[in-house]
Amino acid sequence: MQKVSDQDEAATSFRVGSTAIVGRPNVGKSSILNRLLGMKLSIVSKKAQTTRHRILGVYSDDESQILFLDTPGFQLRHTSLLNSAMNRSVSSTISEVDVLIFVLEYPLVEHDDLKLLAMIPDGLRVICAISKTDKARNTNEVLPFITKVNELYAFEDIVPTSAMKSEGIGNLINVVKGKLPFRDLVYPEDEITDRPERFFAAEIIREKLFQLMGEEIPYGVTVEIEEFEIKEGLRRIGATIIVSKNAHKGMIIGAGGSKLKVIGTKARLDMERFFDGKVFLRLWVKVKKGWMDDGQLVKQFGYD
Ligand SMILES: Nc1nc2c(ncn2[C@@H]2O[C@H](COP(=O)(O)OP(=O)(O)OP(=O)(O)O)[C@@H](O)[C@H]2O)c(=O)[nH]1
Ligand SMILES: [Mg+2]
Repeated sequence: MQKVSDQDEAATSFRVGSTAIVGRPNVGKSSILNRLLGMKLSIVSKKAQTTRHRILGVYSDDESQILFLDTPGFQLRHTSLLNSAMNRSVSSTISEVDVLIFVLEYPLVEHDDLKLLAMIPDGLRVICAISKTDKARNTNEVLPFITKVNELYAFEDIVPTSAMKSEGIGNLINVVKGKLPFRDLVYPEDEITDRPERFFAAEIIREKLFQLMGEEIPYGVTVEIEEFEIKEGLRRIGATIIVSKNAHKGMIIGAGGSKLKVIGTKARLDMERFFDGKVFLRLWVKVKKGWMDDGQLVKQFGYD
């Protein structure tokens, strides 16, 4: 994205710019994005590595347009080609934005947080969003943590938030807004994202797999949309769930297909809400052994 200086203020009265939401896995980045937008755009689960792509959420009001970019949790431990692709997506996003939102989960500062902070390029303006402050019994309990965070890095601002309680979200928007230059709008005001409907259909299915399957399975799962047709308001969607091990296929299907049925029903209901229309969903399960370490397949499945 082109960077423009404040000198263009005369040309337009909108503060416009981009900001990436980064942090280690599971700290609550996607939950913050969804609250910032007031809609569920990015998938959320208790398991780390839920987000695998950069997800654009466009926030527009009468004085600004902020391009919020949710990113995968940065991996410092796992080393599959899939993880490397996710990390590359975080690094390239960071290099493009005007402002960074670095998320730290209350009340933790982990070694991986510090390593990630050390990777931020010099000169980038960084806001720290403290997430999950609802875990504190009261506001006073968060104050010592803010003091500690303040000593970690030259954050321009520290904003306590709780996506769960929708607290601090308006503050975060105002703090980001104040740092953006005056520019022309990048997107029409009613546009929310840049990805097609079929991308979100696949993400919703993947979210159900992350939420409903045990610990091991989600990391080796991806979803391919085979069929996506809209006729008279009905979306016919056919998707293949790809797993990395033979044993995982049966676990996802379940006895007599019972597990797959639950996954399909929950995904369909979420899609109907997301697309605001009826959905007919068919699911298949296929094995591609160890695809997360096969460069060609990682790319083919859209992770690059
Ligand atoms: N108590 C509490 N839990 C939260 C809050 N925000 C997120 N969570 C929970 O934290 C977990 C991770 O949330 P995500 O939003 O998926 O986190 P993420 O940083 O996007 O995770 P990755 O995409 O895997 O890196 C989920 O179980 C959320 O329900 C919050 O404000 N308060
Ligand atoms: Mg996420």
